[in-house]
Amino acid sequence: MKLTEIELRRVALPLVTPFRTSFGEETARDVLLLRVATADAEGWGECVAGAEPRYSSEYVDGAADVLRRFLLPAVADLPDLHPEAVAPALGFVRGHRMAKAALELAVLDAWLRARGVSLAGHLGATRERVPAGVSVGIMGSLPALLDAVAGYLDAGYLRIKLKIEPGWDLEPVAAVRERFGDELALQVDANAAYTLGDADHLAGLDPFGLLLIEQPLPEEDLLGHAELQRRLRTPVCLDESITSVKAAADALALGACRIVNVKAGRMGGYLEARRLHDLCHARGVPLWCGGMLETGIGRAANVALAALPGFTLPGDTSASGRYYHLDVTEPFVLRDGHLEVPKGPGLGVEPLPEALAELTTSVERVPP
Ligand code: NPQ
Ligand code: MG
Repeated sequence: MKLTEIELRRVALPLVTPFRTSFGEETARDVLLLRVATADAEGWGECVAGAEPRYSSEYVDGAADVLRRFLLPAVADLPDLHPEAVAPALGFVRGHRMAKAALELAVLDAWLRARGVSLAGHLGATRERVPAGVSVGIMGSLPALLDAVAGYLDAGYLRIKLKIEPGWDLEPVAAVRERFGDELALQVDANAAYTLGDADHLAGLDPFGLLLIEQPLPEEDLLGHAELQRRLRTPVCLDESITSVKAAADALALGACRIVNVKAGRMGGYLEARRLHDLCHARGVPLWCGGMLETGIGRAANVALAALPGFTLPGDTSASGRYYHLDVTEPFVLRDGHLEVPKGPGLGVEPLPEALAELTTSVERVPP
């Protein structure tokens, strides 16, 4: 396989409602899509980097730059392009995992479409639908939070994740438990907003029977997470820290987490994400698929991944309508609290030309 066309496309998607986390508030998503073509097929990839380097060190202009200058030329130069060859060919570039993942996904999609194989099938999916959870942003008030959670539960979401930060943690969790009861599958995500000095305070979450607390401490602090886990009954789950299978194996060996959030972008690609799945599945480590406010392109890939047998908890694989009134593809919809896994070749979804045109802010052709 050889690339005949490469296109970097930026799309801007206004959010249905502002989404606030401990690292900032988003009102729109600025997304980099990658389109490649070969003699036989077209492939799409999505880069999950945000507009600003707040969730992680990557950001969308940086991803576009490293793709244009280093990653795309390295892949275009490969004599026999194959999905498994992408990550090794990009190994000379340190970091930039989200940019690498977008490129690997576009190549995978083209390769699978040319062969009539679905991404879910290729990865080893065993389910036709995946349970959907939803991530609920930090709100100004408890009544607003309770209304939002009630709306998501009415829509059918099977698990609620509350974003937390210092000053918005015990009270919202207590209020949600009080209103919706102990049976509600409930977890929290701090996006690295705490320090080990907050351990006693965070132990105040223990009586609420949460599924997990996600990434309380900074990305690099595995030992801190291990110490914190010793002081909490609530299972610690890592997100930002899990940048590779090796990082996950180290975290598990240290006792830094008991549960793993899998995000392909954060780990450099869906193939590395599948290897993390395999490790966790073999060891019986609970696992779930995270989300980065993807368009239908990245969402389709996440849903395919989440259909593997080791995903034992509902993911942040929400319906498109949780974030967007208009998506670049046909929207993913909730049916009985689940999303259907696409069956068609590759991602099984395609951008809709009209929606794509309406949302596009720039297109750049890169010579293959
Ligand atoms: C998380 N996602 O699990 C992330 C955080 C997140 C669904 O909670 C732009 C770029 C906006 C990256 C918003 C969810 C983002 C983003 C949230 C990441 O930690
Ligand atoms: Mg997270």
